[in-house]
Amino acid sequence: MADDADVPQDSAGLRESAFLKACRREPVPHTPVWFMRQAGRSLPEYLKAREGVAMLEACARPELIVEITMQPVRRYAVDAAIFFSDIMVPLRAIGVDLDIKPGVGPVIADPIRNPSDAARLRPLEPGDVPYVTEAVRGLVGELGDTPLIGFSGGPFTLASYLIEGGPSKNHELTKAVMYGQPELWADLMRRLSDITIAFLKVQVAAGASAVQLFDSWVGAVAPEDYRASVLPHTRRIFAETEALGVPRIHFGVGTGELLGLMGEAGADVVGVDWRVPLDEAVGRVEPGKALQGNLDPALLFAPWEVVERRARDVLARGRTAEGHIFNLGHGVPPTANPDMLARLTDLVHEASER
Ligand code: 1CP
Repeated sequence: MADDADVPQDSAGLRESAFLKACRREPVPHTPVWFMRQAGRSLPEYLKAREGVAMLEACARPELIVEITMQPVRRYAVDAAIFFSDIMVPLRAIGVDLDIKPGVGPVIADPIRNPSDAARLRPLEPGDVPYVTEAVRGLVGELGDTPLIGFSGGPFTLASYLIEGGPSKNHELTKAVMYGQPELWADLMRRLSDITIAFLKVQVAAGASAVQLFDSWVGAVAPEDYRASVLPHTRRIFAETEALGVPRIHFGVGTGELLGLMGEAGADVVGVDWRVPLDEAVGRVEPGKALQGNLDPALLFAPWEVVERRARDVLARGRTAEGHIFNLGHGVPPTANPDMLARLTDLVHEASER
């Protein structure tokens, strides 16, 4: 094996891509755009590729990961690819008994409720996820100058699935542990942060150009509780991934009141959902950060004139940020029309050309 198989691709074209420039808050030729959940059920070619293959099985097959990750890149002129996997994959890889049920999401066989349960979460080793390393390497070769975004779940969101046993609306059991069993909470958050750091490192070592921490459900937490019970952990995740030298994006839903604290956690880019206008978010996040977002995903079901007006508004407000990456405020809904995303991608490029 040639030694360079271990060296992440680092071509000038990739380094100078609009997406990475915007993350670094450098001038861009146009506002870069990608969509959270751009791969997946909204694409007929995805449904075909997944026929007869369970979600977790698909996430363990490198050739399928490469194919599904490439699908939206072929279809849309997006400025970045997002690695096809799931936030639960590293937990499955260290032996947590879980499944991803169609139409439901992650379901845990034995939820974590007491200290001995948390002790089951051992550290993640690169050898636990060889299919991730292989798929990232394959993708970096196929993508050329298009950056690949690796990702991991954030510690609150992972803790919520593990404690609740599945998707939750109000995260009551999770908060019961956070408020009532602070030692268990801290132990769980430390273990999940270690797994997250290791999972992000694996993806960057194999060639990912950026990473996103999806703490999707952390918006359920009040600022005071975020500061006391989550921030120490997200801060450590960003401190321990700084030396990787790639931009780190930090995203959650309903996090308007947490944007300042999420900025403090140390990411390079803060993701904003559709509830806070980007020019308002600029004032909430400390200087020195780029912003990502934030068109309401539900607008994909509106008439094109409305989509166009609102997308132009997002671009205008985004210009007040030090760097802006266009995205939806959350993932692409499974029933979205891919033609709408194609048109939106082209509009973002045309309307933002410098
Ligand atoms: O059967 C299927 O097709 C499963 C549906 C599906 C898909 C396509 C799940 C189950 N996960 C994924 C892929 C996935 N998950 C990606 C890669 C695709 C892309 O972005 O293009 C990513 C980045 C994720 C991350 C993920 N999984 C998050 C964070 C992002 C977000 O949307 O907030 C979360 C919260 C999960 C958990 C999860 N996995 C799957 C579902 C349906 C859910 C959400 C369940 C819930 O509502 O709690």
